[in-house]
Amino acid sequence: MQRRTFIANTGKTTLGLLAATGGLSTLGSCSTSKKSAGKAVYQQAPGFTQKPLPYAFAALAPHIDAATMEVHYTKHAAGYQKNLAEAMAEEKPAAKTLEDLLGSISKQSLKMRNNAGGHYNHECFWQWMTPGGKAPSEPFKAKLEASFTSMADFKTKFADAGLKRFGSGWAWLVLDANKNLQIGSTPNQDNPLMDVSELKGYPLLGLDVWEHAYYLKYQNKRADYIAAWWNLVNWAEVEARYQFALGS
Ligand code: MN3
Repeated sequence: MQRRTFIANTGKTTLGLLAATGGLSTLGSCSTSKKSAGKAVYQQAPGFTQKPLPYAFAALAPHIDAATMEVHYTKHAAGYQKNLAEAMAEEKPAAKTLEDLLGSISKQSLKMRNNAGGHYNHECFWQWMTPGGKAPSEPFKAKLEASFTSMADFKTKFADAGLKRFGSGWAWLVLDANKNLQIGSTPNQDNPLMDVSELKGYPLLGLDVWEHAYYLKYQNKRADYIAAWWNLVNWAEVEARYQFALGS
């Protein structure tokens, strides 16, 4: 599909979705996983295509402005998807799912690493936000408090991970191999599913701290962007990922 056609179609689908949905509900379903080639995959896990944005570009204002969202989704994120598709055609990796590809990314090119990561991270990022935010359930809040002392401490540590990431990258909350919650960050478009990543685990929540995510509204004030972003966090999605990761 031509890039222009793709973006036009995406725009149309987005408008349709706006009327139809108040956001994805994953907690209401009985299962958070589906089977693919024998291995459990999170049911909302990104595929290789760009899904429609589940809300309007302006829906996250005033915390994230419409112009930032439009450029971020239609240019930056669409670019990662397009370049990922190119890399897939060039390298023909054995992995059948995007998560498996990330888990064996050391076998692929830097182009694949940057764009598979970029595509995965952004597809999740749109789901990790929702207009007005969605509060965590009491049990999940208790889990966060048990792991990080208090909700305030959790937010401070997570924000620090984003603030201390020099240059471009992401802050993460992950469930590690021992089923413990951990906070960390990765450079560029790396993520904790990658075999090359120092921080490893299943990503439950991620925050884009590339300047393109906030510069139009916040300029150099990354801390202000992060403080505002908490108002948008879709904890229902974080919990659904947690339930999946606990069981896998
Ligand atoms: Mn970005």
